Amino acid sequence: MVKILLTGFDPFGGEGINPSYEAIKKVTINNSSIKVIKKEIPTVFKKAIEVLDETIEMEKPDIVICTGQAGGRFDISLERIGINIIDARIPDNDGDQPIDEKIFEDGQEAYFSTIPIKAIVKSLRENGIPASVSNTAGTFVCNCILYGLMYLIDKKYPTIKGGFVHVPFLPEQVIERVNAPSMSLENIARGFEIIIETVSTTEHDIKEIGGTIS
Ligand code: PCA
Repeated sequence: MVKILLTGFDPFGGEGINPSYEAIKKVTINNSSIKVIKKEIPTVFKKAIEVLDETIEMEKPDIVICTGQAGGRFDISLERIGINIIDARIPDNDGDQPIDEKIFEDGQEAYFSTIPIKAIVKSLRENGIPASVSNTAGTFVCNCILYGLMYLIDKKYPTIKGGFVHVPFLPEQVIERVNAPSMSLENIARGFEIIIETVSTTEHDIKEIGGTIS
């Protein structure tokens, strides 16, 4: 039995919904060897990591996949790396807006995701869902939780595998945004199901081009 903790964020930046947690609510896994725990996390720098840590402590998952909204992106993106910096372009949901602050003073400069990002991109594409590897999760709360997750794994939970997935806006979020990309809730939820199936069955990542030139 593989236990997977799947987290999404609450709405932020003036949006009424966050596609990450909306899609998680719709995820259903019909496989008795996989158990999925769902958790909504506040879009607040320190609190996000605290809630994540408490949930890991309580649920003891084998794999943790955090997800969040990346408005403006076209596809489901599998983040490769979290960096030890906060540079908030907008305030978080508690009104805090740190600039150029470290997430953890005693952490490494960066941590790599340990879920098989390239195998996941391949499975998503084979199932008709646009996906790619991303080499930056930004410098807001999503990077913070990816970095925080991998920091916690490094310091406290060495057997857990972890990673982060960014998802586009939902169609209803782009009605007033000219030329902005979006993805349906059904595709994002199906994407999460494929990600869960792939991480549960892939021991080692595949070697396939996922990089970008700039
Ligand atoms: N996206 C934001 C934070 C919460 C979310 O869903 C980000 O990309 O940092």
